[in-house]
Amino acid sequence: MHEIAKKLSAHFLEKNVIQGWASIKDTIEQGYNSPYIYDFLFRDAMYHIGELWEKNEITVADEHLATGVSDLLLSKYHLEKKEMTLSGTDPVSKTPSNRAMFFCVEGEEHYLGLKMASSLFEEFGWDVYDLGSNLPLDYAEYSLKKWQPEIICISITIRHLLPKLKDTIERLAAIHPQATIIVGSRLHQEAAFLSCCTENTIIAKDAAFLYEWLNNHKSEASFVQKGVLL
Ligand code: B12
Repeated sequence: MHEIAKKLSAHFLEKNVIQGWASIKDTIEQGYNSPYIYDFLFRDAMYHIGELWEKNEITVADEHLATGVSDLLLSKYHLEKKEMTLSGTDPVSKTPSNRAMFFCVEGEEHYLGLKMASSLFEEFGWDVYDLGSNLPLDYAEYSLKKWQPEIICISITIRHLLPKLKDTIERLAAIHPQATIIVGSRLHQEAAFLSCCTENTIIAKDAAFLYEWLNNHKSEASFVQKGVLL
């Protein structure tokens, strides 16, 4: 883990939004991109919080506080990126507005990974519907019918919710077989997790994977568009 992630976790725990933002801004100014900031700053800072909790050095209340500060700074980072896009200084974006829907499986409260994923899609110009944590499956079905997204992104963290993931994938794929399902999770290497996914499910281990996927999708889309023009 980078020293900067440990430093950031201390800012989260101290509720020090100003210093937390200064660390992130410093990394942006050094030229690091969003997947680096999400995986090696935010995620690793939160994983470090988890280690402190396991060692009994902090309480659940501290974890809640740190999550709140992390969430606030993620929103701030996202808005900064959005401004850069609008002012035309950010080269990554500007793809046609395809639609993507995001949620955590029913019962799942850990939503920071999902939030990073939805922000990355938005950075690439997608029309994003982020339905957050703990979405009842009936409402995932309802939203799929309502918004008809091309991509469905799901996040899961808690192992005992894996049967719910299997159910979710099966029911959504039955409604809209053409939609691509991407599942992100810290459990991505575990056999029990993999057995809940179908052969068409895309498994995202982190923001770096998603960034590459979005770049490939963008190149393919522009290739198809050029083909149509010819
Ligand atoms: C903060 C935290 C909490 C907070 C959650 C706040 C919130 N609303 O998000 C609180 C205190 C509420 C909490 C509660 C619980 N927690 Co908790 N929590 C954590 C902690 C410390 C950090 C989680 C986090 O934010 N990580 C940062 C994010 C960014 O990482 P990530 O989710 O892995 O995301 C990355 C990738 O996985 C991927 N990704 C993830 N989702 C997606 C989605 C898409 C579409 C894509 C492309 C990519 C992607 O990309 C991200 C970037 O790299 C972890 C420790 C850990 N090591 O994770 C424990 C941890 C996850 N919690 C754990 C547990 C057990 C619980 C509780 C059951 C505790 C309890 N007894 O009540 C409850 C369950 C609540 C629930 N029903 O969900 C266990 C989970 C074990 C397991 N797998 O089953 C952990 C691992 C702690 C531990 N070592 O035991 N927790």
